[in-house]
Amino acid sequence: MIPHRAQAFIDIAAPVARALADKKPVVALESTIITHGMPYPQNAEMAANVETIVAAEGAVPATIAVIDGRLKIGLSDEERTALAKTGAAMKLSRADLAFAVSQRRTGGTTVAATMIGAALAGIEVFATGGIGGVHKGAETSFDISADLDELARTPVIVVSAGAKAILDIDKTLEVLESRGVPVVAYGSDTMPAFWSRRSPHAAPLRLDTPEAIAGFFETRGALGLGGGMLVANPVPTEHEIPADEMAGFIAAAQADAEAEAVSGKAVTPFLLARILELTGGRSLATNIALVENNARLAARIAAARGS
Ligand code: PSU
Ligand code: MN
Repeated sequence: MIPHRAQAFIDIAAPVARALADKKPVVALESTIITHGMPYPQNAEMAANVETIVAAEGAVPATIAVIDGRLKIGLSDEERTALAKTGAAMKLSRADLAFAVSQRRTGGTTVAATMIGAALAGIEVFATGGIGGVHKGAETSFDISADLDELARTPVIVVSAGAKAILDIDKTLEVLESRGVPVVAYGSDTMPAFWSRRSPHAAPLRLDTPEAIAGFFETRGALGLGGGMLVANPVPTEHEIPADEMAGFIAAAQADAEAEAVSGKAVTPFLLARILELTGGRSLATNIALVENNARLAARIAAARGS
């Protein structure tokens, strides 16, 4: 399954390898959310819970990360906990994934890098929190996440709660459309906005069942269209922070980022951490709830792929 030259750098955990060989459902999970998206110990708890949720749905979880230069497809409990504790992990995307491998480094994989790992291993479904996208002010900063290009080229279904509301959602949708990436809202006519169930933006496409999403992906493949797709799954009502409440916190965090001249890879982690402080931890509880919700849907889509 794994291309011959890549094999020397990749470790597939035994339960994941077995499930792939038996054509059982597998769900990839990212690790930048562990190393850069949440503080310890909540990140460790979240990462463990999400794996439990995937397993409870009858799928095998495969958290992807680079540990001491090995591209790991599936982590042991010890590896996952150590990754959550280390403050020294890199944040890895397409540009630096192979750097970390060749230099024997450790890093969390972003949505883009996790898609690359998943595709190498033959995993088609991946759950995250929110993808990276076009940042507010991108017309001057040029800050557009590599996640968007990865969605255009790598054939993986990415289940998210939409684009993080710290982004310019309109511009993010425009880029995805230009790159030919389908954006499917799950059971909703509007795009969710990460911490909030609704944004002012209409959903480009809507589907209401895991089977329909799996069928759409199958059809794209059959027609030779290639590339991935983005599923936007609204956070459950009881955990959401309405968009009008979030707007003030987001604006304040953005102003702080500008005042401190934060740029590049540091922007997303900075904003998430600042919003956590400003909301007194409420944004973190919502973030955890939406990741869990996405893991559940991803497991059901993975199960539907096999049927
Ligand atoms: N979703 C979260 N928390 C995160 C991220 C997503 O709930 O920390 C990470 C993902 O790994 C995503 C990355 O790929 O942020 C985007 O970073 P950037 O904007 O620098 O491309
Ligand atoms: Mn960026």
